[in-house]
Amino acid sequence: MSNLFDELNVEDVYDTPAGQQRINNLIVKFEAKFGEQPNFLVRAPGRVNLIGEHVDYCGFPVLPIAIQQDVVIAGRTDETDRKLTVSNADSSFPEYSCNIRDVQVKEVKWYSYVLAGYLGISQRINTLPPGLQVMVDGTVPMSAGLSSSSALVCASALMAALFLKEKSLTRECIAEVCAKAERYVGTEGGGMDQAISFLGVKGKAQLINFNPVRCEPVSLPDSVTFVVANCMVNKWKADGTDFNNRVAECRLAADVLATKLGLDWEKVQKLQPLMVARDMTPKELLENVEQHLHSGVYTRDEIVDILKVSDSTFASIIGKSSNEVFRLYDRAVHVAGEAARVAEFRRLCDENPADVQALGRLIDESHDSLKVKYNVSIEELDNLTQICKGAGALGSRLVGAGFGGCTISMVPKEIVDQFIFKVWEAYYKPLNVSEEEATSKHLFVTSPYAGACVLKVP
Ligand code: NG1
Ligand code: MG
Repeated sequence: MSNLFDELNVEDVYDTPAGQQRINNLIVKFEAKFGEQPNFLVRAPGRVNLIGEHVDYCGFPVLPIAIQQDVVIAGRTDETDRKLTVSNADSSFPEYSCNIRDVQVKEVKWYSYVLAGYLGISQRINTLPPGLQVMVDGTVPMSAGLSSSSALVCASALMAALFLKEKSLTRECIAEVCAKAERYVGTEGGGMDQAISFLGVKGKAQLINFNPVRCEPVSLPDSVTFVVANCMVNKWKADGTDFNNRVAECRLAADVLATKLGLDWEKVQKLQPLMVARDMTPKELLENVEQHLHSGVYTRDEIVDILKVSDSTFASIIGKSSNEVFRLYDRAVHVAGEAARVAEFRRLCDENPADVQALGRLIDESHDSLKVKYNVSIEELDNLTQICKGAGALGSRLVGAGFGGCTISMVPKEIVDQFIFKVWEAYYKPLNVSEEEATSKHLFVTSPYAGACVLKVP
């Protein structure tokens, strides 16, 4: 992994003429808009999570890869005007401008993620900076579960770190800053997306651990490849409460289980630290969940009674959730089971990578659990994963938060062309999406790419 602030050549990061042309186009547009060349250029990628969904905010490791699709930001200091101006190379995204001292996230708009990344860094310093003009160019499909939002936050934070001369940050440290910063925009995510955007390496998946963020590279089996397929139902989770409701249910499940096990819930608060406190494996955690939590829903009164907390403490535990009842058992069964699957997936990659059938089964089980226990799948995602299985995938599941967006399938390399054709025929063709459009936008092979970097302005 390169040092975060090393300037890399555009040709070393983008090895196709189209990739390099895109950067040139951005610079031309930047000059046309702001009258001068940018003096900073940064990139941060989106991600595909191979396994470990909805467990990062419970403190458990995840296994994502960074992808080629990314956000690039060109920026320039403006000594004459203390304004922050955020524009987009795609002019259908409205421009935003404010005094550099008044940067705030007040609403959920595309540029809010840029403001969040900027704020995450600027809150660490005490000087009054000059103005900053930036132009964003993104290739991560939006609202598709590939983390376009975090790519934007991470690129913006990296730009701000350059601009504000905060160059002592490590990749791990800036990832943590970004995870906190993205919460200004609304969702209480766990930090996976920001971590892999900074810690991605070419050719390897990363097992990301939290608190503090750290990673271990994992080699993937040579005989398979990973294919992204978008179900084409957009999800827009920042304005919804679905995501934060799941986060709240997991916190409450940890608190209730801690109490049942005689631990101080205030010291635990998440399922992973609870597991560690009791020296359990994920499988033992699952057994404890099955033994000590009941199925169906818990009411607020029931939980208040178990935890012996005031209404205001309860409100602070559930944060941004709007739930009245809480499915603690199902959520915790998913989380503990998924944590066990991540550990097993990693073990197989290290010790028995030839057993791709077993890896595929773990991916399928992950989808099933997200559907049945976590209720974050939708009919289109279920249908698409089934089509992918029928077309020869060893395993297929939804990726990211769910409620729409993409699936990821693990496919034997030698059948990948037929696989893509069959999935197009069965899923996209009936929706009147041509093969060309499908394979250029919605259905593509992906492989582990490098994380965020600073680019040399050509
Ligand atoms: P998406 O919705 O795909 O960007 C979210 C969270 C992750 C993680 C996944 C589910 C944010 C920024 N990201 O990802 O931290 O919890 O859902 O595994 O909230
Ligand atoms: Mg996101």
